[in-house]
Amino acid sequence: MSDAPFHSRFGGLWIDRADWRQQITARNLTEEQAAQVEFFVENGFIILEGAASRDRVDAFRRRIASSFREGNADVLYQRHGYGDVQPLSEPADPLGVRVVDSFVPFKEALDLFSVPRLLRFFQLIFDADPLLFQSLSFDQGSQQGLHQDTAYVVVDQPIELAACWIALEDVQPGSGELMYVPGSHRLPDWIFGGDRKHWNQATDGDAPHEAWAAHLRDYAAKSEKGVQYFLPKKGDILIWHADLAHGGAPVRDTSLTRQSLVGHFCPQTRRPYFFSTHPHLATVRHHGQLAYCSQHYNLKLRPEEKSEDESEEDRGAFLSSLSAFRKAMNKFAS
Ligand SMILES: O=C(O)CCC(=O)C(=O)O
Ligand SMILES: [Fe+2]
Repeated sequence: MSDAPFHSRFGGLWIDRADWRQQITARNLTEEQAAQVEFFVENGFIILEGAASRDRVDAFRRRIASSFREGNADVLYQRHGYGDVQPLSEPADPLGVRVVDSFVPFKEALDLFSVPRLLRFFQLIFDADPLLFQSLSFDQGSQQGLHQDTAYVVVDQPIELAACWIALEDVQPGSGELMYVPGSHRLPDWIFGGDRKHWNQATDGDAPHEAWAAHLRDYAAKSEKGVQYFLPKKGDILIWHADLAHGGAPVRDTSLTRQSLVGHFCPQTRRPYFFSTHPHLATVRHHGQLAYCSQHYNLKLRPEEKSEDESEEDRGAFLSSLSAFRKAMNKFAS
């Protein structure tokens, strides 16, 4: 590979290199892959229509709905944008809150995050299998202002990050749609604190954050394509670039829901920032080719997921060796 410069001074994925077009040729991509990369590099997002089956979406929705209906202390949630993460121990109203890292208690979320077309796209741009390290699920629009995830979602290599938004229902206008500004991922780096892509509220204060948000709104107002609104059908997935400006549009009709599942990913060769600040949470688990970790759950303390193809015979062998072990221990103890 040549050492062509990257768009950002912080480096990036191969698609962020100045020679990305030559790379497409050098890599012998299929026509479909080349078209996907081209669209993603030019716009900063891509939509995979119907990528998640209705069955997978419904299986996850049922888990979320029953957790709010009955309470489920294994589920963690917070009010949009604020507040501590807390267990959903009692039945609660799902409106106005978001569930964090639902992929830990619910295998159904991992199944959604590993639908083949999504996985293949991440593998294509990451040159590696993806590591899911943060997720949010919403019942209603977040109304979060335009932002770039690089300011909040921190990886050891800040641009080696991408996110996906999975529609859990057909989204209606006025429900607080996901909004985004095509092309904004190629804005010059916005630098916080002299040398960072991410914002540190404690050391930077609020002023640089407000200036950055205003700059994104300004760009959106002037940019050729303006702000676009995602009106997906259930099962459609939008993937965005680390630096794409996006947010939740104002909710104009509060009777409407906007059920979605968001995931933030980096290549498995990279490390989310919390691995260095909270090393006890740096446990990575696998679900097929997808890996996952969480800053909200201590995965070390949770039992490993059983592999789906574990045969009855394997299980039998495991149990019998366990009982032989117990017998030996009992003998030792007596
Ligand atoms: O779903 C939304 O309204 C925005 C979510 C978002 O910006 C994120 O999770 O990074
Ligand atoms: Fe975001």
